[in-house]
Amino acid sequence: NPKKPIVISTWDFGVAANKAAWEILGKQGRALDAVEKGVQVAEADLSNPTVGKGGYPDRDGHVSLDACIMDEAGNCGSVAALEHIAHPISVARLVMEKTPHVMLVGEGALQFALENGFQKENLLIPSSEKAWKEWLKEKNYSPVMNIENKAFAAEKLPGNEYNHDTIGMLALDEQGNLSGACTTSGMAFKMRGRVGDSPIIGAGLYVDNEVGGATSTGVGEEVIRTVGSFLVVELMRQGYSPEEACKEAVMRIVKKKPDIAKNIQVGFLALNKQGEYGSYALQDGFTFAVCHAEKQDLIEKGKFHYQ
Ligand code: SD4
Repeated sequence: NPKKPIVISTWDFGVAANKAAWEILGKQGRALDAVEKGVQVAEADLSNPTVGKGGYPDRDGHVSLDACIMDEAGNCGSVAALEHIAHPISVARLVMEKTPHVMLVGEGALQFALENGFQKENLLIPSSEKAWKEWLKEKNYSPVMNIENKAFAAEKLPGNEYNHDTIGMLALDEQGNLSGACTTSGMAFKMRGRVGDSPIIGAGLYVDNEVGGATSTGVGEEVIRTVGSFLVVELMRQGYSPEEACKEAVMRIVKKKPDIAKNIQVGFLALNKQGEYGSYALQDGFTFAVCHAEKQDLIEKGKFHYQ
């Protein structure tokens, strides 16, 4: 039952982000504006320890953010390992709109942001600093699955505060145009300089206005290896439904790296040009939020491979 306009995004916290996107989409606004406004909600949410301000730092204590955005014309912009700026998605959009480049990283991305009026802030809040100091005691880097899903984490992973988190959002507007955005602080306690899939066009996000869009969450290394979001979109081009395309991309990870795949989470989310959507994940626990004219706060559970 396809819908238009529609916006979907990863994890339960996508509900609040979708609502902000809907304020634009519901008034015949542009999908690009909707996805930027939408993911800004997650970036600003201090209770969310892995997107934007309040995100967990790298293992040396630096909060370093990755984000990208893509519009209906195939324009895209991205920042990686950006520090001190609370809304990396908006810097990514400016890279897209104001520079001849697609991607700026680290110091150069910060310089560009400051030159364009963004304020430098301390993104390491006390609760994240505390979690990092706790982590330093053992220095055990093992990405925990699904902690983004609070209900799942409470039941299955009590007391586990180390996590990773990404918001990926896809929107189809009244005019039938697609855009997407993806933003994260990446894997908690990653190595300094580590870049995940989220700011990489084709890995963490891809949009093709003829076909659809896809985004991913989970352990980015496996998504980069398989160019996951591009794969999902190309499979939809060949006639796969959004869910079938996401499943095939998940199975590619299983096939290439079965030993790794068993112990990590990766989830894909896709939306096609008709407003049909679907998802698939390696493991149980992946959720996504859906918002359209009839219902703005739907949470759906992703299908998954390992039963
Ligand atoms: C990364 N994919 O940096 C991101 C992390 C993530 O849910 O999605 N967590 O690898």
